Amino acid sequence: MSTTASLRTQLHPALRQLADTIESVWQRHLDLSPYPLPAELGYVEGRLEGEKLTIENHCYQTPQFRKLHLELAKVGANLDILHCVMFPRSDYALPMFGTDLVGGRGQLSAAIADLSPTSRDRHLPQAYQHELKALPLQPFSQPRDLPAWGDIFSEFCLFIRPDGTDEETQFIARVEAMLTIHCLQAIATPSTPEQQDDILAGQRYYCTKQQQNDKTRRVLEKAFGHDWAHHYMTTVLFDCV
Ligand code: BLA
Repeated sequence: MSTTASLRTQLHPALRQLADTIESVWQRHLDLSPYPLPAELGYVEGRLEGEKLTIENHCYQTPQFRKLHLELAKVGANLDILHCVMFPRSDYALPMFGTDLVGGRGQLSAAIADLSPTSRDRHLPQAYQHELKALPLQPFSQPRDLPAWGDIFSEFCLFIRPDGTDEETQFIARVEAMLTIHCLQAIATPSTPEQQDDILAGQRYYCTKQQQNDKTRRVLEKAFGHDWAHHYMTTVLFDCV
């Protein structure tokens, strides 16, 4: 059973809901076109040692974003992953939106979402700060510490281990709010080609740090081998332009 429509229905319900939420916010606010991902990377199955890893990619582009990437993955019966990153075009001075939701067997272990600054001063634009500060602050019972490479994330980064369906729902609502702020800000932001060098440097720094996530690398290496994992992390997950 390996049709692309089937993976979403096999995942933890919170991942399914978050995937649907992300796509509907994108469709509501952005002018989506298809993104030409190499055919062999749209739907991928791997099995080296142990469990089968299945990956399903959904990619779009818009006038403001060179790539919107939503990925769903399943490792054996016990590990489900949702990964999403929005890459702005090099003439739009926008932060990077990213989220990762990891779990399985009915329990999520990691839920992270951020709008990460990529400007030279490493601050989010004023309008973003203003709107993010206005969001209701819900306490989560199990906050998690960022790894050493996580200096790319903003003060608004949410990183938790969700405890139960209420916190899962709250996390998804928070991501929806962040994503809506980002889409509305992005379509109101003018193109600034004269800032291209700084924008690209900020995106490269972000991608270089994300490529240091050993937990992601290990999962991919186990199923596909070192070379494929490196290629995938640097061309699909976190490609620097
Ligand atoms: C953690 N990411 C993880 C974990 C796994 C993956 C297995 C460990 C879960 C845990 O600590 O509870 C695996 N994530 C993957 C795989 C893919 C993936 C295989 O996306 C893709 C196929 N990661 C991102 C993005 C962010 C991110 C966009 O891809 C943030 C915006 C963050 N993931 C992130 C962080 C951790 C994590 C911070 C915890 C790392 C740690 O504690 O060391």
